[in-house]
Amino acid sequence: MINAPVRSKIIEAKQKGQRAHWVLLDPDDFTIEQAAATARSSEENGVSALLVGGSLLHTNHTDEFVKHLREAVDIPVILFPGDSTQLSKHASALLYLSLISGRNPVNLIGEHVKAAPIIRQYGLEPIATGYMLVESGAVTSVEFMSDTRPLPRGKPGIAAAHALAAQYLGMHMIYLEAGSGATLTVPPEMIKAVRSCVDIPIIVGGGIRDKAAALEKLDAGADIIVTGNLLQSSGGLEVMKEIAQCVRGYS
Ligand code: 1GP
Repeated sequence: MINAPVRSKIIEAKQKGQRAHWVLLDPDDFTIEQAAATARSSEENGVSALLVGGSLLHTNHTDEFVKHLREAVDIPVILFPGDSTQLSKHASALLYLSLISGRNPVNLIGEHVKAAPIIRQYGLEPIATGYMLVESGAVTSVEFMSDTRPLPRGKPGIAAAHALAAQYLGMHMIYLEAGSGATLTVPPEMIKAVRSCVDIPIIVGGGIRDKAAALEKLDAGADIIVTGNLLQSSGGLEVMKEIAQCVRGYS
């Protein structure tokens, strides 16, 4: 029997019709103290989980960062790794991301093979996630770093086919990603098309900077909204709290 407590909680929430807000903390953007304070504030305002990672990290304190976050909050701290070097034994789980919108074998299986023995050694819970980049107005870090092309934003049917393939391959979640700091967010038509053909949870992130954008994604069928960059803007913490409360109360 598979022991997957974080995934089980995500599925349980979905079955109850609850939506969730996750906050991405990029270790390059925060000191450990700032991150712990932001994490506490997130938890107090109804955020369900924290993601930690980035497409390219300039700092090497992920392990320490995750350790302190786990001590600061009770909500899960989930790795969102840009590659197999961003692992920590202190995490609650990790998104085992396959970049299925691209055709780069490194992001489809190469990094997974490198990470697998470490995941096992650390006893981490991997959550197999079909990660799909969506064209968002400009080249994003993840697009550049992964050397892949995003899905065309005006082609929801192509996104739906990718998501269905991920579900058939046994993946546990879909992540529709416009990219951190994206100019344009994932179009609602695309979320609806994906929702209409998969049952697994759908995460949507990239460029969500206000409550209206978050609500648009929820109305289209997203189960989980991710915000990150917002926290770097002035007044961002307040907006993050507003989104968290709105998602918590969504029905
Ligand atoms: C990036 O989807 C996340 O991977 C969050 O994006 O930083 O634009 O909120 P933002």
